[in-house]
Amino acid sequence: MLDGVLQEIRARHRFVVTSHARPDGDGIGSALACGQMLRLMGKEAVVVLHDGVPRIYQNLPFAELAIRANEVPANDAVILLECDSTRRTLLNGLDECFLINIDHHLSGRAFADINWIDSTVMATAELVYKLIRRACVPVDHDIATCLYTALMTDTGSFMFAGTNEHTFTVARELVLAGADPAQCARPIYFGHSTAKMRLLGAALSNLHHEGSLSWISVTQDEIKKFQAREEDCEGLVNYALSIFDVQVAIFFRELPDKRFRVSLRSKGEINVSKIAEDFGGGGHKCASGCAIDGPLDRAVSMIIDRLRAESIL
Ligand SMILES: [Mn+2]
Repeated sequence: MLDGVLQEIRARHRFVVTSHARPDGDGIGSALACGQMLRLMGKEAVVVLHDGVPRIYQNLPFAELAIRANEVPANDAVILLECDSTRRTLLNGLDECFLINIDHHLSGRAFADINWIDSTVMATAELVYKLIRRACVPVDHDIATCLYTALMTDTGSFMFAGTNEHTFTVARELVLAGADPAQCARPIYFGHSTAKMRLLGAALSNLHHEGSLSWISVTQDEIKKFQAREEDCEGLVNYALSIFDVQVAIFFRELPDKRFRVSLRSKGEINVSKIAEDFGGGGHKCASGCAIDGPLDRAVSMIIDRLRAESIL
């Protein structure tokens, strides 16, 4: 499939590269590196993201070239990274485009004109890295920095289940190409906003722990009170997962429309991708998400009951 993707790229000139709404480190890093690869191949390429680049990723190379938009600009092809449908991008106008889908999610679907889905890798960045190597584009310091950041965030700093010697081989090659691990880690792990810390305090003061499950939540009132942004909610779920006997942690975030965004994380024994899919979402074995109707009590019991049915409590 790698060669099929490369063939379609070589045959075209103007590209749009995109990822899902509320992009994570893998979505951003992979998109920025892919855009630069295309430019170095002599193509026109623009990275277009519905929500733009989150604050903690704005210092990445090429981040200033990324465009925030609701519509795809004119193109010969769109490369979608980390998406299981065009809907995930929240961009309009994709239906008429030639679509190239590159993804590593278990829930990945072949919705595009050409699809490269490999759920054996830890990050889409690994696939983009393979693509860049196959295209004979040199991996310079800037591309390596984007890809390393993506790999670091999608592996939870090389701690999530599935991280293996291959992951470290890719990481090593990226460091050899100029990525600085400490410099990549700093804005992500030591770059929190005060609002995020306050939101974490509110979430943890309401921590629930039952058997091998834990869950936390934040309301729109709390988000407003601390003047937090959507991106300040990223990663809060990991604090609930850090309890010694917890296997699965869940984070419930109230949306402006009173629905709840649900983030599920697993230490590896329970496949939370399956649970998110039951509610119209998706993701990986260890990290998945979905959105369900409120109120909070109802949202919590729907998810917890589903997990109980997996008899993990
Ligand atoms: Mn990913």
